Amino acid sequence: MVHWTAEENQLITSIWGKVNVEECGAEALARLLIVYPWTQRFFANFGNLSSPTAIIGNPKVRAHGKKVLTSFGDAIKNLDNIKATYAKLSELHCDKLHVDPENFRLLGDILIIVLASHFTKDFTPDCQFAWQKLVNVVAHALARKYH
Ligand code: HNI
Repeated sequence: MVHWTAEENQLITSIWGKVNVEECGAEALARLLIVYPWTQRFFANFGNLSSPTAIIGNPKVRAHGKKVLTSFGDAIKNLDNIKATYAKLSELHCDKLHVDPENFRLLGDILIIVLASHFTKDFTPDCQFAWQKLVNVVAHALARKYH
């Protein structure tokens, strides 16, 4: 089991408490779709994804980005139980959606970039360390049903 130090826990929750889930979630998903265009294939029913402007302004992208980041909040509330938190979602992404798990890692890295750009100096290296650990554990938990 992954161990979280009190300091890591504190670094994660102190940033999370200041995150605008709607804004940062929308930005993270939009960046995923722009930077790694092959991920658009999973969102064919989301309407216009034809340019960065279209993606950023797409209400379905915004809503879904918020949903995904809200789900990170569930992980943060229960750091010692991330596998269980994502058991159902892992089934959905693996068995139903067939999302390549590499994409979970890509989204995690993008989230780190979004947080760094929003919080600048407050997103210290030790903050980044704790968040990188979190996004890795989330990606691993989501990919679990593949193994
Ligand atoms: Ni993901 C649906 C959480 C990464 C493609 N995803 C969800 C839902 C949550 C969620 C929550 C809603 C489930 C429901 O409605 O019951 N997704 C997460 C999390 C990550 C993630 C926490 C973190 C890494 N998802 C990804 C990635 C892709 C992805 C990287 C594709 C590249 N997800 C989807 C698709 C759906 C989805 C597609 C269904 C969307 C829809 O509503 O049609």
